[in-house]
Amino acid sequence: MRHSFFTGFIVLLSVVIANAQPKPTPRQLAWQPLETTAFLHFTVNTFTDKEWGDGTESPAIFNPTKLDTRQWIKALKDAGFKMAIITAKHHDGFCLWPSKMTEHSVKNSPWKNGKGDVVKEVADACREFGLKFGVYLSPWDRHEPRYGTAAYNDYYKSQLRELLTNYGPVSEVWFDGAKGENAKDMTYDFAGYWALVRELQPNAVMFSDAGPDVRWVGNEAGNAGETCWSTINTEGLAPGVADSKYLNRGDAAGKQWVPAETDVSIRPGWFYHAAEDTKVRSGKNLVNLYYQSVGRNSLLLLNVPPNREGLFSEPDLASLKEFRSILDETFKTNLVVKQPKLTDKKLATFTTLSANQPLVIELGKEAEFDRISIQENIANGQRIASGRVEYWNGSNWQPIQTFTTVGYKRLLRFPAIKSTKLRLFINNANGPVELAEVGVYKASSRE
Ligand code: FUL
Repeated sequence: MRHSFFTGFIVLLSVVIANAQPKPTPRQLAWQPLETTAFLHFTVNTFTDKEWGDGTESPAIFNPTKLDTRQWIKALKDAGFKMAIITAKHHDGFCLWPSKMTEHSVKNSPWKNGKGDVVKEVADACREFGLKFGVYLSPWDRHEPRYGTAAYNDYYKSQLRELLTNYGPVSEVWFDGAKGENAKDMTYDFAGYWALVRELQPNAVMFSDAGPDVRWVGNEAGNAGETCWSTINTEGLAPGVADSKYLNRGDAAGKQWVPAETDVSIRPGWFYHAAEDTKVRSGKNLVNLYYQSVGRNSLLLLNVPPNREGLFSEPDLASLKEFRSILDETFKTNLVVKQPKLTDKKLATFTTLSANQPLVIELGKEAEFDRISIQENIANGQRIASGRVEYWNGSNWQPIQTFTTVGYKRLLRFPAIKSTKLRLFINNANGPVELAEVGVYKASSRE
């Protein structure tokens, strides 16, 4: 009697604890399954061959004679990308839209005789091809004279307002933390910027080193932590003030749900440089980035910079195509049978697992495999801290691999194995595990 009362108490306690754990908001829950998203770095730097402009560039140099945003967005769509984020304004202060707040924009460039609007052309193409649309508006501005005074916060907010009211739905707003060493002092009103985004585009997620919705992964090399929690403690963090190791791994005890976004470029630089045409990442290299980001509970934000003509270049187009073709081949056939709830591609239908309770995964017949995909129902939080997978060799169970966090998705890679069945164990979890999906695959030989 006493025992069952005690057991009941423990069950109740774990339910209470699990319910108190951070969970994604609807906007974060809609963002996470996008998996592959794109960054578009394009501005005066494209024409000066620089990575950071200093704000003295003349608008006269901006003249992408063949600019075709439909070419960019169609290539991204074909490669499976679900969102594109344009650098509406980078650190040099030049605006890709005809902002009413400054003369330093496309309106004083020769492109379309000053009548063009790159932001609009990107938003329109995204709508046409069914991609979500996002904007990057650099807080650091090396051109605007008000920068360094409180009046700059009003300037920045007015620009945000233009971007968030004139271009339809915006799904992500990217707040860069960079500020050069010799930058003027400036106290950004991030609380005010964020409030404005919530007011004007309540469904948009906001990215920065510190969230509030999506956090930086802590490097620009395309590497989410081997352990990657979607939770962190944001106290003491701010855009530009971040402990990159902490952001890379997240924090099992974190009180806020702020998943990691992995931003990385297809080329060495963020902007287009002709000299880097031979240094474009291959399709195979991009697939590796997918495993290191999406496969570690993060999102891939891949930068593809348009060139001086205003087009994606041939090497970039070829790599994007190869990237998707390899991924499609690898993940075409899930070998798992007899597990409808775990193979229906729906996170909301899950199987509850407790620690050390084996889950046997039948393949129906002997098959060769070298990849495993595991997903949690993150709508109720992230719970798996570690686990292991084993295979049946005909007479006993043999280890395949151990892993730590899972969250939205964990991808395991290992040398090919032939077997009829596997089993999965959760070693440690911070609540009852809601196992949503399991996939077993044989990778493309091009990986
Ligand atoms: C950094 C910037 O300084 C780079 O130019 C680039 O925009 C990258 C995505 O973020 O902080």
